[in-house]
Amino acid sequence: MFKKILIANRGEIALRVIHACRELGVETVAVYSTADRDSLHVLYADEAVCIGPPPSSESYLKLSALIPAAEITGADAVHPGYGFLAENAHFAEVLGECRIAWIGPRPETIRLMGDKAAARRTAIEARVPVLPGSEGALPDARTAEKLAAKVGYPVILKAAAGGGGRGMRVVQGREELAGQLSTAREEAEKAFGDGSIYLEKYLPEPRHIEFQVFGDAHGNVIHLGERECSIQRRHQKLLEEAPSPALDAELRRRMGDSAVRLCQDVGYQNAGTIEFLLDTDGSFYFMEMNTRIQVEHPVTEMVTDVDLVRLQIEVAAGERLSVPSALPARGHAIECRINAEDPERFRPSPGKISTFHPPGGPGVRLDTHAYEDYVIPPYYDSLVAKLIVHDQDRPKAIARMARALDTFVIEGVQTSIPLHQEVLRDPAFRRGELSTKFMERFLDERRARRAAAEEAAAAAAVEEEALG
Ligand code: MV4
Repeated sequence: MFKKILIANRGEIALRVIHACRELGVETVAVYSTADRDSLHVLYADEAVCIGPPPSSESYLKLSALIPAAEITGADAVHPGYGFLAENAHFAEVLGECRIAWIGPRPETIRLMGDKAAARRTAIEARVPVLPGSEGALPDARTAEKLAAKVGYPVILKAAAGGGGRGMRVVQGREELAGQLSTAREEAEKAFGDGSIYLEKYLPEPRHIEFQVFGDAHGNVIHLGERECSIQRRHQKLLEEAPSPALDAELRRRMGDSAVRLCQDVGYQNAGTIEFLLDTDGSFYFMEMNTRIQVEHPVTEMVTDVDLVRLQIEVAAGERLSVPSALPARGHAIECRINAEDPERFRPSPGKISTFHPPGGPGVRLDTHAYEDYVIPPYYDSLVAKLIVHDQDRPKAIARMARALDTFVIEGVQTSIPLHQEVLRDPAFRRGELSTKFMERFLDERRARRAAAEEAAAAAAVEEEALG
């Protein structure tokens, strides 16, 4: 086992990794920007190193600050968390050259899956279903038009270097294709320095279902079931659950087998996520693979009773996977991401938390770095807490989450708590009728409801005036 792990991250995930290290008896090194001096990860780690000023490009993303921090403190491994450098193959490679272990997949695997067109080709080779589309990146507009005619419109153009919804364009007909392709290329070139684009048939209303996978250094690969992540806004997940209300045992087995097969084919090591789109007719398609621990990993932990972060560290240290594959999920778990933002317009709401009363009780977990008087800096993402509940079934988990949200008090900044309360009351949500269009529809309906209520109030006021 490692002696000392440097955590190349901040916020709740840095704390989460520190907790796992404590239980393993491994020492910890926190790194922090000057904006995070008073952060809990700095306080809870055995050692802490300031790595630069607030902008992440000059601190949490800066290899020339992180690597010396690891060397000077004598860390023998680095945990990258999620975001920042978690999927940076170069960082993993340089650490390897410095004889510092990387708690994640091999750099070649990170690089392969980071190229979303290559990942798609790899899935095809592993006989994992993908949507009809291009074999790899598109050479030119003529090829794109021929392919699109074959698979049928609408189609979607995706940046090979993108992922997570960045640099995507839906094309409704032939007349738009060439124009959209060149715009997509320019944008991808500007954003990622790589203009490679691939094409797929577009599904209008799929579910986003992802499988938690794990591989060790001895060739063992398992999956730990799925998460349903269909409730998103602008490709930011808001609420995730496990298991998915859309899967039965048979579909779970087929999707899980596909996920494991793909990982075996690439010799996958450590934690990963295989993202699928699930169509309304029950067909599923590989979308992309994330080669990191994800924000929403706790819902899987709650239904499998496996500590995924501890397992990441154990597997990186060379231990064998000790967990059986396809563990049956116990009960149901839901996670609400609590962001410091206004729940109407989704604008960030940084600042000082003046009151903080966390919820508790049976089946309630709160992963957070926040506390009373903590100042949320404006430089990073707006996630302040992940509220996770676990109960015997989905209706009970929904009731437990509603109760936990009702007793969660955060004052001084605006949060997404009220938005989550509304989602939990939504009849379609309660029926488990989810898709990637859920939030758009939910927000449209909310707007319409409010406009109608305002109209009724105005009419009532006029009535009152007339009577008065
Ligand atoms: C799609 C799709 C429909 N058809 N691909 C969005 C995130 C990125 N990983 C890929 N995404 C999508 N790819 C095809 N062929 C719809 C989406 C999509 C989506 C996916 C998951 C969750 C929310 C989403 C919201 C809009 C679009």
